[in-house]
Amino acid sequence: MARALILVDVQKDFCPGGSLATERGDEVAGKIGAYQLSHGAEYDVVVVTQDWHIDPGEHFSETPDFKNSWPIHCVADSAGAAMHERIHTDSIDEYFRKGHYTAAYSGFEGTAAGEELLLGPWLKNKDVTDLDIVGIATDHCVRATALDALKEGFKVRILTSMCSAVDFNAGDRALEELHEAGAVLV
Ligand code: VGL
Repeated sequence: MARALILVDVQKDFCPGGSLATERGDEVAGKIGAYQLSHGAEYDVVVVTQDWHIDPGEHFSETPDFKNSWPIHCVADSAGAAMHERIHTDSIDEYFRKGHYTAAYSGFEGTAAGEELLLGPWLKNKDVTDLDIVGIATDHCVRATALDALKEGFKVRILTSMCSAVDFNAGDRALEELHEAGAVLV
């Protein structure tokens, strides 16, 4: 049994000043950075997911509905796709990037940079059974990542104070849904 901390999409474009900013993005990034220092030793592995778009088709729109289509964000290798500066990247074991040519909300669609290995098999190779999930956005990528984690048989906790939503109400609904699906909300 091993425990992993998963940082979902704590990227500049999802934080104030970014092209798809969530209101609490900076606050949550700061809390996650502090948590890495205070609690990082409790985890066997720490991994991040990153939205990493090259040409994701209708995921990008000039007239986004902010549900299924979005302003241009997290373009591969751009400043907006970079991790928030409050994240301690020195303790990250692996990066899983997703969405190169399609929308990809779940981190479990992500592959390790430069490899074909998906997040789920990577975690299982390391005997990870328990996941703590934090990040952005509660109502989209955190939700999808946690639902996939449960489907893949992991025990999932969501550290809710370290999650930032696009829409507060939708974020709360996503947390309720995750609780009903078997995640523990902390
Ligand atoms: C996300 C909207 C569009 C996310 C990504 O990371 O939650 N949200 N693309």
